Amino acid sequence: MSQTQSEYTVSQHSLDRDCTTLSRHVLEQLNSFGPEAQDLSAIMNRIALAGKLISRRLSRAGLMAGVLGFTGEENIQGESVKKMDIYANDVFISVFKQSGLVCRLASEEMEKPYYIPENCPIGRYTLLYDPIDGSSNVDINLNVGSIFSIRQQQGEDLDGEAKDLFQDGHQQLAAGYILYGPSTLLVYSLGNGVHSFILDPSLGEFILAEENIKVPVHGPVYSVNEGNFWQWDNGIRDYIRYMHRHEGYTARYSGALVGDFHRILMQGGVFLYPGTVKKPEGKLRLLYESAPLAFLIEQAGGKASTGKENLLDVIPDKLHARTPLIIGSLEDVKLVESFIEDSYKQK
Ligand code: AHM
Ligand code: MG
Repeated sequence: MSQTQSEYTVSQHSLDRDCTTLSRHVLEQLNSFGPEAQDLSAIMNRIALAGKLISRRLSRAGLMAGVLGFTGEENIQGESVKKMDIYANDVFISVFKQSGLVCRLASEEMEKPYYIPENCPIGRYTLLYDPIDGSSNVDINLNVGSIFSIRQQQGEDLDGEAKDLFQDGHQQLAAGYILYGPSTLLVYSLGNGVHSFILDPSLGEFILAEENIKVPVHGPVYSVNEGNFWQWDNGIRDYIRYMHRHEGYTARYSGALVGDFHRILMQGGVFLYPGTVKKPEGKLRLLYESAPLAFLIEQAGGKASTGKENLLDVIPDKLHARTPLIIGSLEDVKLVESFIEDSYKQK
């Protein structure tokens, strides 16, 4: 059967699309075959492998013994650890072992950074990550995510304290997340736009879904745990009251930052995790939760703030430092900031 020109063009298009794998895209983004480009591309490939392994385990979790539920331990944050947290944490470590790529990994689940000494003479990079973000969703088959950030190691870190990581978020070389939802999605930026990929399980490859994603300047969604209302400062309470009294807003909150953030990235709006009476700095950790997402949202034309300053300007004083987070569409984040500012003026 002969093919018309337009049919041919269509199939050629879908073929080109299927061939735009994550690894090809990363190399195109870097526009170089130099050593740093090769390193970053290899690191991204390993992160993608970790994502595939975690995705595979999550998709069968309810069918296998010993996957769901708590371990009985608490992490450095004082939070109960789930078996999936440990599995996912170890997956990231094992994909980087013997890779010559990453000297040090730091995550929500480890009090101190994990060193891979054999990589250190070669790999001057640090991977910061939250292996399973939103782990309260794991046992009920709702979406969870992994968040990652890549930084260059500065200096020798002789005491193993990783003090060179106490720098602002502009220092990130790359950041992104994997969203384990109905499909598995990887979103990343190397500081040149935000791009999303969908895992095609039949190919075992992340295939380009959307390039240069831009967050709308305004959106209808506000995403916050309103159960904390009475624990917030007046500025945040006033902002939420304003949302309740005005048309055109709708609330969405899933309990997994990656999912809530992804909705906002694609459709606009704002996600908030403000400080509370119990946790004045909020819940979210700067280096491996808030800063990577702030890097992405700025690349997408949005904004991330602590309420007082640009989130990417914050310098942590410890590895697991927390910050309040207000992130999303430019106009919506500015609106929240204006309520916070007004409440300070009234004090
Ligand atoms: P986790 O990484 O331990 O799961 O904690 C982070 C999660 C975020 O995904 C989510 O936005 C937030 O905690 C939900 O917290 P809360 O239950 O206090 O609303
Ligand atoms: Mg988390």
